[in-house]
Amino acid sequence: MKRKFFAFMTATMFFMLLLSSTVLAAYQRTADNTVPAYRNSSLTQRTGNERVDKGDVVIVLQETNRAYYVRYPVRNGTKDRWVPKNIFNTASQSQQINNGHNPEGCLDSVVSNANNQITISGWALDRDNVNEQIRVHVYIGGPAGSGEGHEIYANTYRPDVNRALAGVGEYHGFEATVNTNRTGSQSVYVYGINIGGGENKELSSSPKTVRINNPTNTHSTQITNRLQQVISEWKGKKWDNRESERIGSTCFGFANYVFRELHGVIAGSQLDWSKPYALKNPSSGVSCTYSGYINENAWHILLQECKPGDFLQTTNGSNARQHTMIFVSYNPNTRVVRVLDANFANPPDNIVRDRSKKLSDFAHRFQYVSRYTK
Ligand SMILES: [Ca+2]
Repeated sequence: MKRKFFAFMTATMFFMLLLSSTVLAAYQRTADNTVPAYRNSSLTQRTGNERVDKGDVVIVLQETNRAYYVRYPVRNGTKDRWVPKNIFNTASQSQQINNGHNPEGCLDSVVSNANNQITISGWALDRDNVNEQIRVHVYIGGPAGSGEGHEIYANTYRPDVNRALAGVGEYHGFEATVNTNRTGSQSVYVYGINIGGGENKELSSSPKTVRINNPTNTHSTQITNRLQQVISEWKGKKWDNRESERIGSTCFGFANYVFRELHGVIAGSQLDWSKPYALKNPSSGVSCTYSGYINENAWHILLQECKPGDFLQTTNGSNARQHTMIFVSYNPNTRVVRVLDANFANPPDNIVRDRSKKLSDFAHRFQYVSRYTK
């Protein structure tokens, strides 16, 4: 499939190059016209008269002494025919238009400094009119048409662009912050919107990937710091099953201990034995945002929403083996998940571990989960 796709792309690109290199001129009709059309360059096989309306653009693809081979718009598309050259001779009938320049520019950076927001910067211009500040379209999560779309303008001060491109003007930069519903790791595609001849163009260095936080996956610094303290206090030590936390198994008791250290309450004191990847009665104020079967892809999404200190109650595929963990962090680029837990060993040893696991291994082991957060 890949090879076929590549062959198709190569053919398409070659065709496009061929087309663009053979455009000799383009004319825009200034009045409604009837164009005599022929099959051949000697203008002997007439196919009839074609109507070309005012404003229509006629492209010259080939040229002989007497004739042009032109592409002109018809209903539902275009037609290619030979026409006598002299029909373009009078200014009243047509006006030669510039074939145009595509917009150019660069996406310099995409960052997310606040929940549900990204800031995009770069520059873009169209040499068809350098006095104009062109529009720039930003798509979050996919290319034009599939991502979440935003429009900004390239109108900020960028003297370096003017120096580099000699005389295009100093106001073709853009730096804008947009609100977005997309969160987690997202690709951001940015396009310069064409003016005059030419077509819209993706800017160089686009797309860029950014991680966008949402309010549900950031905790106060206080909680994050306390989690780090708990990790350094317990990592590598044997969880002592202290009396006050002896609720269920060792991993369950330890996770509840950590949850209470962070949030002031345990996540819950009992499992729901009809589905042991869930708590029977979570503590007041503790919410469950996911509960059920989970595959690697769903883990990838869930872990990006998790906050440090969340309580993960899991089982394996047959619900026969329960395990409880405290979520620490997840890197969606390397797909490595970090958790804090006790007693995940064979044979059981009650040791507290700060573990980083490949998501594929993690997802293979834990096939049901409930996430509890406060
Ligand atoms: Ca243009």
